[in-house]
Amino acid sequence: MSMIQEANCIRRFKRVCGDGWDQGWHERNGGNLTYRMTEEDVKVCMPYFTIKGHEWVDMGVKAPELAGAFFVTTGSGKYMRKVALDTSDCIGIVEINETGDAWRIVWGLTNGGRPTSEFPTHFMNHSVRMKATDGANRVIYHAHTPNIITLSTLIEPDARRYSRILWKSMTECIIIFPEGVGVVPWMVPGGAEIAQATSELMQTYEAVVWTQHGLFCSGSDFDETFGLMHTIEKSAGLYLSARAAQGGSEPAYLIADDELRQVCTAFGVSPNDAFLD
Ligand code: 2HA
Ligand code: ZN
Repeated sequence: MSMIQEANCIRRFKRVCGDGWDQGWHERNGGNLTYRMTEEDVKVCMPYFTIKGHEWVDMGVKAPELAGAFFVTTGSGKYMRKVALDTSDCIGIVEINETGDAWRIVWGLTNGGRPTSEFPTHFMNHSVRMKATDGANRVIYHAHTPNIITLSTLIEPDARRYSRILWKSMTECIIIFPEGVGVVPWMVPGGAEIAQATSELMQTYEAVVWTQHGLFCSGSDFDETFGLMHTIEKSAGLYLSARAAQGGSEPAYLIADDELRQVCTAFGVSPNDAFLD
């Protein structure tokens, strides 16, 4: 195993891929993960980079503020389950060119691999989240979270409706995503249209539901991003179980709006008022 795999950013990246698999979020090649490396990460990994034989590949989207950035990314068609086993085949590091509209592989994705099919979506979301958080957000994670997908077959694709269900099913949700969640209606994955729709919502939300597909989450580090995904998915599951236990109707004792406000006051967070009664 090459020493680059001991780098903190690679170890933590691999951990998320494995944890997501363990949760049942990544059937076959489902889901993808990208991480915008820090200068320190790049310094540690640089000795293992090679650009020989790697061409710039146009992305079809552009973000000049990400010019020269380096990303760790899962590979297109690769399995999260295999990342720990065949790391350099399943993931890679790409460099962004100086106009911010093309990538080239500098490490990994051996055997002719390419970054995830959702790379343009991740890239645009990195741009939006970096600006929205003053550079703090570095991780974008997409998973096929089963409870969120099930929920999206039962309710309309409306951000207020989802946010209220998720906040009201588990007390601390509103502290973790006080702005609520965004919702993209059903769309074809992998294209510019879903990239555009998601990145518009990510100006406001750290998490966006993809109807009948899964979730897109962002965060400043791997723990925070995985934790956000996990919290949203768990809350959706609790709601579905409660609803099923009650014969399919709305659970009788969801957390009240006034109680949600009390939690926010106690923990010093400002909720998205438009989503509270
Ligand atoms: O990587 O999940 O949305 C496969 C996908 C595409
Ligand atoms: Zn997907």
